[in-house]
Amino acid sequence: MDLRQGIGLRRLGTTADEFQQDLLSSLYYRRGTTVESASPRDAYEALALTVRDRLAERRARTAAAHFASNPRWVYYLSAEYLLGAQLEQNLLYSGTGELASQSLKVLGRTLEEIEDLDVEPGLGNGGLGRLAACLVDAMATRDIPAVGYGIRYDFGIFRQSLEGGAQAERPDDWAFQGNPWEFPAPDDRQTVGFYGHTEPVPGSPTRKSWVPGEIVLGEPSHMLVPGYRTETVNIVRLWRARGSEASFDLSRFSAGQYAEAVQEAVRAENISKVLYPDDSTELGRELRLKQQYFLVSCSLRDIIRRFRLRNEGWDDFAEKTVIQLNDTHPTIAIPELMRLLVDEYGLDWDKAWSITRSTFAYTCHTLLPEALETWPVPLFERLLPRHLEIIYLINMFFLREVEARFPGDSDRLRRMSIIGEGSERRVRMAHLAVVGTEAVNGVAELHSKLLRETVLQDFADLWPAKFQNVTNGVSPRRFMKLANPRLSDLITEGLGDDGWLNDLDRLAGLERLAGDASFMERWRAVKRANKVDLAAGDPDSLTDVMIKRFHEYKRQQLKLLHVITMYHRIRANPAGDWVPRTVLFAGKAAPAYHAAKNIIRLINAVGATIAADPVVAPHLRVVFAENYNVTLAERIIPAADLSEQISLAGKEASGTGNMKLALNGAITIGTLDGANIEIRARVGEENFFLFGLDAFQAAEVQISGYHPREHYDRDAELKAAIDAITAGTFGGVGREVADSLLGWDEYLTLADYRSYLDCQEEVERAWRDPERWTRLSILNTAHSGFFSADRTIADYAARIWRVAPVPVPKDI
Ligand code: 26V
Repeated sequence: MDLRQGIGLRRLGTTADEFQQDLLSSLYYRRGTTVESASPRDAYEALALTVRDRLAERRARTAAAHFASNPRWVYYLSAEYLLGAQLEQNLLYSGTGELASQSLKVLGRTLEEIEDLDVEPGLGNGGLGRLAACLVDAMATRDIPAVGYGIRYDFGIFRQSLEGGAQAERPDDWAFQGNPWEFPAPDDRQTVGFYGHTEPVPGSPTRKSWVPGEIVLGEPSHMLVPGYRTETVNIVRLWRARGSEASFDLSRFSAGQYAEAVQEAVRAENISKVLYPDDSTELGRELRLKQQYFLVSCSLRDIIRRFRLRNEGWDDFAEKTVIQLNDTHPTIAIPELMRLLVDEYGLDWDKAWSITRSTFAYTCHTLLPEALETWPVPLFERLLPRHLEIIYLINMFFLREVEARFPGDSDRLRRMSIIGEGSERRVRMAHLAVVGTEAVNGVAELHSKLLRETVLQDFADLWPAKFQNVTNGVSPRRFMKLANPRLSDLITEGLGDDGWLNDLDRLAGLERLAGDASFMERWRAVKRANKVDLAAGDPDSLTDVMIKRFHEYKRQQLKLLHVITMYHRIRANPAGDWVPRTVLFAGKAAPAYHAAKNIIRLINAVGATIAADPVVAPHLRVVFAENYNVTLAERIIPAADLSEQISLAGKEASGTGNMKLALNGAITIGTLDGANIEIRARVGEENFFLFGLDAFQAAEVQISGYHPREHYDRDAELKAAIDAITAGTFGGVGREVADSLLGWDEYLTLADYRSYLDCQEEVERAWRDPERWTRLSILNTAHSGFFSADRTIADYAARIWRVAPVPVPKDI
């Protein structure tokens, strides 16, 4: 296509009149209703479609430009996306916020009430899923040709509520009333096989044919991913499982066997029914492996289809394609691409392997051994028989390579094998991911280093150049401009323009305002107004937030011991000069993770005891905000004074909430873990509250034999805090929490307690001096520009992907 001839698309209007016309057209033609009878939902849908059209127009130009340039593509494969609410984002990215507010008057509605109807698709668990969303946002903003592939779960991450202070879970039927943001593309559906057996192909030693025992359809729909202040609009393509026509048994239905008639279709559709609330221990679930292969199989065929639009043969495939694996969840893509190339397209093994290896890259997001995925060999064999054979072959060739480099080192062979031996006959997905990719990266400096030096050390010995670091980042558009308009306006004023939203290093220009009295005053006023909006507690109190998934390694229990100690101190000295604090927790625990759920119950029990205590309540308040999600994060983060990042050093791969909070002027209290280290290095030691063991010391303590009771016996306040739990001060709740802390304390909570409490006193000294605190706050924002996802994408592009931007011309 010759782009100079344009794409034959009439431009949508940009005036208030034209926008209102289009809004009415959407209402009449696409909702099929009228102004008089339009429900709030009709108004919402009509507005969403009108805004979507503006992006779809840019999407068409993007697709034309990409087609014309036949670029190298980035395909991001992720089982999770936490995209956040779409309406506000798309108003911002299409520059139609003001038009929308004006036009809605014709329907007698306000934008605020309409925004309340916009449900966020919660298609992810936490950091990993939100990172995927921030990265696709930044890829579009940086004009990188990219598609994000994922699963369109019918039910996202469960909705959390508190019942009697305990977590209760309800299903998240997020698209129950439809989702105006997606485009179904049934013509691009794919067929996916499961189970069955393999048969030899005569005359070929490596080629096999797989005869699946079950066939499922994958139907894609896509959501638009606009870049900010650029023409580019990329997509995420999400697959939904369907039974084929043949899966409905008409004769059974006619015979009144209704359940049996649809059982095959139901079985198929269950594959994309629900997001697994991982972080739990119930691994080895067949349906989850099915989800993973379903995502991979559909996406790879779609990638090949797209490659074929402009290319022939296979010679250029790896040149035109890079597939980024977001953790090990999509790692079956490696044997799947081998299967497609060898069995279906007839390439020889070596050629197929060289293409495969140079197509994929792998991001690891954890260090926790229990979070490294493995699958039982028998399950694999039953569900994906051909893939298991391919994995055995990959492993055989790989182990030969190891043997050649380290002759006779059978221990090393056993350690590195893709298949765990002996009682543990499991496929180790992380090993497969390292062997089958060109690059492996961790998500923060420390994490990448620990990967090289511990869990993946043998692999780093073999292929040192394969290992990279790409520190995570977050979207400044969503987590500053959208979440915190007041602060964003103030920053824009301070810096003279709002170019910083696409070039976050420019925040450094705030440094010269960190001592400017009137700027400081306004900075404080913004924070206060955000706290008033949040309405979680006294806006003049220190708002101390810990918002993240509940996990013992993240140590919400350490924060709780601090809260209990404050409670004791205030009770002992009611007339003391206490810094008023609002301690805000939010986060979900995996439904099967009892230890984490016990911590939630204990937080609420402690909170209730404090609220009922007239002596303590004026100084200390504990709030648990239910159902933490992206939307709630956008409300809490702008109101935070203190950011709790207190994981045991060496356990949190990166963290990204830490970055969002720092960018919004919260000051971090944290350990030397994950990206905290890089935050501290940038904002400066004096602007970061550091405590606790480092990763090396933590490992030493664990190796030399750790006895939590020694800390308990030695520290009277710590003892009092734990004794209060066991003595029933909080209604008898939390005894299991106390038992685990005293019994083994896997994450060294007690070892870090005193250092944490001392550090909190430092925090209070700083807080008592509002000038100092405000300066700290401004400097945190000023020096956190590095944590933009735009920088993360620039790093991926340079170190791993070797891709260049493809700008989309405005005038086609
Ligand atoms: C999974 C599991 C499963 C088994 C039980 C324990 C457990 C704990 C954690 C996980 C999640 C692993 C993947 C993940 O979400 N990692 C997060 O990725 C973020 C983005 O890179 C990063 O900021 C977080 O530090 C990291 O925990």
